[in-house]
Amino acid sequence: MSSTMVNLASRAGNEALSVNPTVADIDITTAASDFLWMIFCVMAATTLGVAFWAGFTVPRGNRTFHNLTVMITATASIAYFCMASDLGGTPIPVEFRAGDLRSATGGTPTRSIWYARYIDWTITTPLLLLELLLVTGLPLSDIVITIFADLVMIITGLIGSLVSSTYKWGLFTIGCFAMFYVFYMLYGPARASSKQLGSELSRTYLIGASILSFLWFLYPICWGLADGSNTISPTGEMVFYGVLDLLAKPVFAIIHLVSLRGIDYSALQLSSGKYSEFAHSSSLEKGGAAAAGTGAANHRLSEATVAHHPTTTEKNGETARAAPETHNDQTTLDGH
Ligand code: RET
Repeated sequence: MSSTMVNLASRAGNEALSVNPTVADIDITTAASDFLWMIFCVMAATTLGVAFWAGFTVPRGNRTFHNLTVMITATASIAYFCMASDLGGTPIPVEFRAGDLRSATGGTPTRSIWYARYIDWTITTPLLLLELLLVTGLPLSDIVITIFADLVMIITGLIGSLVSSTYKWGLFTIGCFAMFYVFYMLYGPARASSKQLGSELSRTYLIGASILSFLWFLYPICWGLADGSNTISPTGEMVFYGVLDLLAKPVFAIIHLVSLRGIDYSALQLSSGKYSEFAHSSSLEKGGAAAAGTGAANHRLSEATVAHHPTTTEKNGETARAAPETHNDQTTLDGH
């Protein structure tokens, strides 16, 4: 890919580094900025693509997973806009390999630490976890503690990267413990819970959890080589995290959305049971009819629910007998 794209980008004149001059001794190059613009384009295109996909083909009440994806890639687009523009980073004196480079001021050389990346992850990693955990039927109490551990992981990584002494490794270690707690939740309680929802859903979940945990495991390795030990250059760091972010956000989300298409949404019990559930029933009918395929999928869903969840069926049983379409609406994703 890159040589043609990078050539095109430099011919177009990427002035990011001269307009927003670097403040650290060790910073990204214009080629890295070109690469970051390319990722920005992929993130932005995915945001628009999924927003249109949802807007035109998925009834409003079924859009939870599409909306999560839009929020994730929209956030990443902004972070990549900043980093490609050489913004969202701050100079921090390095702990290792300081001798390789004379600082402009004669002191310890500084390296750009991209705090914009951690702000992005603070927003997007909980959303990625939600995308995954909402297909497991895991209780809310377990979901919130998993998201808490995820936030501990990111924030210790952020603070650690801004610290120049050896104490940064203490924060990194806490972050790693938090990540392993997240993995425990994914493979322990969440996996057990998803098995209760039938083989199709538990298979979808397991594929998603395996992709996600494999990719997540590589992030602290990159941190150790970049923000931690200053072994790879900021340009190398951009490529390492950039490829991971492309796989963990747009690629993961699209695989997940596609594998959820034929799934029994009603088994996820995300119905709100609020006023909106009734207020939207007529608009959902229209949406369902307009969305060829999705409507059919919903129909399948409601039948499956009857089999999976006698309680839900009992609750809606009367409505279901009197007006099957209404029952169908009530078993859609989140009832909004
Ligand atoms: C840090 C350093 C501290 C220890 C650990 C880390 C893990 C970070 C991870 C980030 C995942 C980000 C994703 C972004 C894409 O949207 C913060 C690097 C364990 C797992 C998936």
